[in-house]
Amino acid sequence: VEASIPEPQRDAWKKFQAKPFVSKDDFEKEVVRHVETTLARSMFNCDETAAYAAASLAFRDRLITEWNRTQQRQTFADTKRVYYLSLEFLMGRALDNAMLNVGLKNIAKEGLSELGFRIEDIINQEHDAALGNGGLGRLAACFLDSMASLNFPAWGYGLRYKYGIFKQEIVDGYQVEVPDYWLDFNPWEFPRHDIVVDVQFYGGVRKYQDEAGKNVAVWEGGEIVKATAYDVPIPGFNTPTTNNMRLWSSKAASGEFDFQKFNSGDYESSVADQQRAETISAVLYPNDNLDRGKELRLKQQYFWVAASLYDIVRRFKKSKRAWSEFPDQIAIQLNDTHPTLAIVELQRILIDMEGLDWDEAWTIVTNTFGYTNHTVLPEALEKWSVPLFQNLLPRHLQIIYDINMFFLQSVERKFPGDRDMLGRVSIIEESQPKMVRMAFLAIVGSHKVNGVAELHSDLIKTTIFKDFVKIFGPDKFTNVTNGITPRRWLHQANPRLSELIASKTGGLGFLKDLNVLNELEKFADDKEFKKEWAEIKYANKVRLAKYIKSTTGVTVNPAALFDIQVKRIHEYKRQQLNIFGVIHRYLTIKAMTPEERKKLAPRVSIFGGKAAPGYWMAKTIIHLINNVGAVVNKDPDVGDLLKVIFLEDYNVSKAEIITPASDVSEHISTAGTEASGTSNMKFVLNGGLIIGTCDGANIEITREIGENNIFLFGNLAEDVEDLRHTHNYGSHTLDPDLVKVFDLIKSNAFGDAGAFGALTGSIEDHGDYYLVSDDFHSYIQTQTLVDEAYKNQEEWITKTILSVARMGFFSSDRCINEYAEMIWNVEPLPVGKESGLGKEE
Ligand code: Z57
Repeated sequence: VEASIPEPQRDAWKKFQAKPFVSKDDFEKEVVRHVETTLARSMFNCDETAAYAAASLAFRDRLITEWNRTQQRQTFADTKRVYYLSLEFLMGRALDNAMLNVGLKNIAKEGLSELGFRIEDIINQEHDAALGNGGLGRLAACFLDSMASLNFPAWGYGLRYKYGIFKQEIVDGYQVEVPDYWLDFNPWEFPRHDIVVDVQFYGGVRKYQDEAGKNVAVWEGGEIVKATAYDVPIPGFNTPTTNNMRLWSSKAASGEFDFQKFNSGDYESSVADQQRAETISAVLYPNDNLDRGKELRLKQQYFWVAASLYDIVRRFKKSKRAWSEFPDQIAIQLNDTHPTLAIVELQRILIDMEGLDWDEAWTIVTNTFGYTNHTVLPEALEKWSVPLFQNLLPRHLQIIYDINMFFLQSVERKFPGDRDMLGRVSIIEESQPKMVRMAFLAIVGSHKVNGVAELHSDLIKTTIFKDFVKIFGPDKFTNVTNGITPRRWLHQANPRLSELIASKTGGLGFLKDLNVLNELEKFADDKEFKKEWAEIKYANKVRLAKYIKSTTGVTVNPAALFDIQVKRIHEYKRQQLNIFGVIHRYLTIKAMTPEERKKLAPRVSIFGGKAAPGYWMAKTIIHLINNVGAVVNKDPDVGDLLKVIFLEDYNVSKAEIITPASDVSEHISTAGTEASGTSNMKFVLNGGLIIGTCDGANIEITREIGENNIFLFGNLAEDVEDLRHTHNYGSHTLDPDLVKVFDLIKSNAFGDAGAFGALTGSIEDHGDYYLVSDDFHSYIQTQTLVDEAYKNQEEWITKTILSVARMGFFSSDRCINEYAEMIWNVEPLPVGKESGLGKEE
């Protein structure tokens, strides 16, 4: 059906086209209109929730106007597009971001104030969009911001979970999970009830030869689930480009099938079908860096991949190009192995539905995909059982076997007779049951594979993917070090620092070209500047101190050293090392004379982060932190010298308050385990120093900011294997200071020690896999260096200024430009002057 307005009528259309507001008055008019008509309220019935809703709708209207123009521009230009497939998008709040990116926050602030509201209160009404677990999901969100800000034609594809990551409550020191139902009121999404894709599951495959003698496979039977598109506009910073994030929601295929059941009196089972279908997009799996192999998760993956591929292929087919041009028009990036089925699905579409030859199709497929690996942890590498696959996706399993056969044949040709090699690299693991190794499939089906920091990219080449480097050559493997968006993580989270930087570097240009921060180096010894810089840090600490008081009831001194570790709770991230260090500090303070205590720098140890609901050891660590806090915080011998805080329900909007308030933050994973880390970048960009191991992006941060400006400690990645071997087969004596810490825990000083037996036992009796004891001494010593360094505030401030000045490299803009050049081969689409963009400096 032709949906365009006929040519002669287009002038009338254009005359009445929506015009984005640019003035305060127009903004207020829009807010009042939305309160009175969209929300059906009045000035006598307009609370902060209503004001938030109306302000968001006003900005949404504005975004969607630019969104439409952007989509038209990209369609007409017909250039190559990027599709970023991610099962997680940890977006956080949208209103503040939208106001800042379109440059109208000041107008909104004045407008809201004239209507009787404080903008901060309005911003705080918004529920976080928390469709992600941690680093991987937040990286995807930063990438969307950068791709729009750099004018790349790019879409994100994901799942519209009804429940995002759970909300964390702390009850008696324990984590309790509460469901996160976030869709009650979400003004940022546009349901596209006209964009619905049928997705098939189960059934069987019928094979036959057609008249021409060609082998044909038909996947038939099984059940159909419907995928409905929900679009979320992604505004670029200081550019009209507004990209799209398309999220899929599942619904039962209502139609004859249901009707039949209904009419035959089987009402209950037709409702049950409906519910079963809706379960697919119901909930985000709450595991970070862990694969649990559940059938529903595989269903989610295929549901999302099939709908996205159908959409991408449909858009390509409209251009009427030859199939061979597919990779010239489309780049698809796989965010971890979660979307690896897209490789198989595209091959299936091309050979089964479009009738291409295997080889022709496979060339298209491999030239289209790029795969990003985010971890080397064995428990996080996805594997699916063959029987499960066979049942759910029978045709895909056949195609995987064929991909594997052709691949192993090519390996055999290259390394004749090397049977061990064939076993090691096979996509099918010959275990009981057999398993599909998704990372291997992703490598074989992509033209580039990248890690997310230099050390990590080197590690994957020399360990888990070593054989594949031999097979495909080193050029297939590359590194793109992660980055973060300076819009959210500096401008939005730390407006005063952003303003100060703007005043010294000639405006907000640094937010688009973060290397401009270099210009701050000349202020590193400037008295006046340092004073302002320190005042801003102090104000951010006061803000966090107030937040701590209001949420935990504990009073902390903003002049104390704020030492922060916020991230998912995981043994490899070693929050246990941190809390054992805190206990060691407590013991030290208790043993000091009052005179000695006066010389010690007061400290606040702040923790935050969620444990996966089934991860007992992580939950035990949270419990210990809370119990230590309960004892230490009320000990009169300690007073201000040490406070221990656990912040409930760490998420993106809380990170925006926490990150600007650190003096030091901790990034202390066992060397070789944290692929990159990204909060390390956020903290340094906000004028905090870090204490960290030689792991992930810490290494490149050190290279950029200089080793005098970072507190590194601990064993190196290259020594980890030998140390583990010694623990298991040699003699394993614990660090004596750590033994004292354990003795205190075992004396029930922090409640019944039985609760922490598994935690201390994992180190004492079970091999200390994460090297807590090996690194303990080095950690404690380095913390002492931190205490000393903090006493010299003049030098400390200089270090933080120099560090910020040298952080340009870690912008996700740099990162996206590298992907575009090395992997996607796409270019930005320049924007003309047609847009009515409001600019604020
Ligand atoms: C996740 O958040 C990360 C890796 C994974 O394999 C999964 Br599953 C979830 C994280 C890494 O642990 C971080 O080191 C990294 O910075 C982040 O992904 C983004 O690359």
